[in-house]
Amino acid sequence: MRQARFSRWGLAVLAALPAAAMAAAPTRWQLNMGRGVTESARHAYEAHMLALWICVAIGAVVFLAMGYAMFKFRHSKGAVPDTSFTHSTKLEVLWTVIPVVLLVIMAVPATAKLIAMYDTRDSQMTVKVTGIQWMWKYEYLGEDVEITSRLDRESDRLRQNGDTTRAELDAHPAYLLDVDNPLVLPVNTKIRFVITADDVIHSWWVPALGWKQDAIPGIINEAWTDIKEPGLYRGQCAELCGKDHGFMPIVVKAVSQEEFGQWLAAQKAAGEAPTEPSQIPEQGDGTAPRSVDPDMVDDVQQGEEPAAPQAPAAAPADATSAG
Ligand SMILES: [Cu+2]
Repeated sequence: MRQARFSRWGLAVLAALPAAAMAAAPTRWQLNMGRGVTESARHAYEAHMLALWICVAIGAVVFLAMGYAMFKFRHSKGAVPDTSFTHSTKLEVLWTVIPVVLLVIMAVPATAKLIAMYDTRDSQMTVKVTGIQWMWKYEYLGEDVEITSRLDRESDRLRQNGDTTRAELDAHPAYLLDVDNPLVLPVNTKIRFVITADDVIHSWWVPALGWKQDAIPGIINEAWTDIKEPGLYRGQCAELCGKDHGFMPIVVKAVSQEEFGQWLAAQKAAGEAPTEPSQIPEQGDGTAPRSVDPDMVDDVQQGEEPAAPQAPAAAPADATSAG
């Protein structure tokens, strides 16, 4: 009876584990690391699981041997300690060689995966990521599309309002994890990232993608991703970068390649359309074009309301076809 109950619980736990691990977003009481949605993330997950099961096997062997020895050779059964034993060359060789073999078994696949994680060759598109106190700027290189991504206005209002209630926070499901403009990326595309910063060190980290990369002023770091499943993947700046470090979340919106093509075309159109200053909302109601004038970023950094972007001076008529 007891055994039956135990195995039923065991099965339930085993059934729940993969489901929890599969989810891209962390869940309450999740024990294991997530599988993620990219090749790199899965490589990291596999390396982690290999090491975990080797540790479990070592633990099981060691504790079983100890338990057996303690029970079998107990004092009450007349066991006498062997006080003459000092060392055994055979045993010493054995407990050196076995761990070395285990380390090699773990290091060979881990090294191959690590090399693959840093191989940015043959990428199909490049996104430049710039960390700024306290927002992210994304440039789709060669496409002439640029967006800035900041903490969503509602989270910002709630965090700065002294009278915010628990109920208000609960009503915002992605409190402090949402942005105004997510980074839109196509699935099944090798995307190269070049990552840098404008002021201090930041770190671009979306756990579901399987890596984290420092954004350092004056240095270009590289990374790549190939997202397999459409979805919304959240992350945060992972380098203490000043007083609002906790308020520069990252949201990646992975969409199909067709949808991405349409989105990119719309961005390009929006970037060229607002030549009349009257078309731009004065207080920024979230409908403003996502391409941002560099001066606007400077304004925001200095705590000013961003000025409306200026009309491009005599833009060449064929600028669209160049991209
Ligand atoms: Cu930061």
